[in-house]
Amino acid sequence: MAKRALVTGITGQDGAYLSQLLLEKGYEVHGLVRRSSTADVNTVRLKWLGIDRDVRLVDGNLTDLSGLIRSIREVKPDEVYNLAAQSFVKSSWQQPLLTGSVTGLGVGNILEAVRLEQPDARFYQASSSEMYGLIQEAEQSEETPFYPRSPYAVAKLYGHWLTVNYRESFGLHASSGILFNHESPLRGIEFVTRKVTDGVARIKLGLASELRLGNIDAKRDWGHARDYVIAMWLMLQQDQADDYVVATGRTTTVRDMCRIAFEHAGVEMDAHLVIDPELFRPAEVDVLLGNPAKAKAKLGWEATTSLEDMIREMVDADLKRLKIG
Ligand code: NAP
Ligand code: F7E
Repeated sequence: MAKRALVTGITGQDGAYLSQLLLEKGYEVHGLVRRSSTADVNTVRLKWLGIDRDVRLVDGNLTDLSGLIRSIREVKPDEVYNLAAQSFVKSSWQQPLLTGSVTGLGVGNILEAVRLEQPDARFYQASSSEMYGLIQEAEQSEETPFYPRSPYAVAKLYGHWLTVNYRESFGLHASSGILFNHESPLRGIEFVTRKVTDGVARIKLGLASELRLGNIDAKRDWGHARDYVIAMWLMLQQDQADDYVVATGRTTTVRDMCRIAFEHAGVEMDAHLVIDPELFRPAEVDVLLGNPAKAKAKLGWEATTSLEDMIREMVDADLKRLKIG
């Protein structure tokens, strides 16, 4: 019989790529979708990958425990991937309590639903490198202490430790992936890589004259979402649940990432890039650099896409989108 997976956040970037991977592996894929007035557009990423008709959607919201219990009872998943979150760091200062309730307490709701209805299901929690925040070690591993720097990171830390706690308290097969930034053509437009590739494509096509950014000295360890969902799946195939850093082991400034996009489009960066102090954050995470040694040793996982190839793929996708649209 086909394995059944329940993916929360299926309409997001990672949800779409993970669903594609699970379908390729023969899973029956169910996705939790929150009700909105624009049901026709929230499956846009699944449509982009051509899998919108292959997944089954269930109504639900991470803040609604009774709905989650019903969903788990209905789907009876073998594996639950908790990807849903208010995931934009900058918005978390505008909406700290909503972020806490979805990105933090929401993890408690889904863990409770799994524990009560399907305790043998394997559980994945989408933890984040943002939890390292004000970094305590130059390279961050599973052993590095956390120091969150935004309401988002504080909420993720709650979800992370609750996952560890449910594993230790109730014996759930619950794993936490501490994923560093990962991007793709399906990345939300508000995140810096996609903002850059969309902005560069617009300038190239004469649809815009400038690109406004905040702190371009910030450094991130960027990988490709298509690679990172493989690590999520691998974690749930292990006999023992555990926590893993998933990263490339290379860090780059926003400025240099931006340069790759401008160069690929053949547009001069200095003539179009504007620094806007309004786009700086109340507290910044200056640098992140992951050490993925444990994921390599135990899962056999490695990032395979370079930052250059990924940014070029994103610029090309944005040029295509804008030409069609
Ligand atoms: P994303 O594109 O922003 O997707 C977030 C998903 O969560 C969307 O499907 C969204 O649904 C759903 N969602 C939001 N609030 C919800 C609620 N109250 N109830 C149910 N669903 C809700 O995020 P992503 O980049 O795919 O990231 C996936 C997960 O990994 C997130 O938890 C994120 O915080 C975490 N993470 C991401 C990265 C990264 O670099 N991408 C790194 C580390 C960790 P709508 O479509 O309705 O908005
Ligand atoms: O910012 C700087 C900004 O919004 C990256 C989420 O997926 O990864 C993501 O969080 C850096 C920051 O991602 C702009 O200040 C400069 O230093 O793309 P971002 P993030 O905050 O790192 C982690 C791992 C997650 O878990 C999150 O869910 O870029 N930056 N200028 C800018 N950032 C944005 N968004 N827009 C700018 O104009």
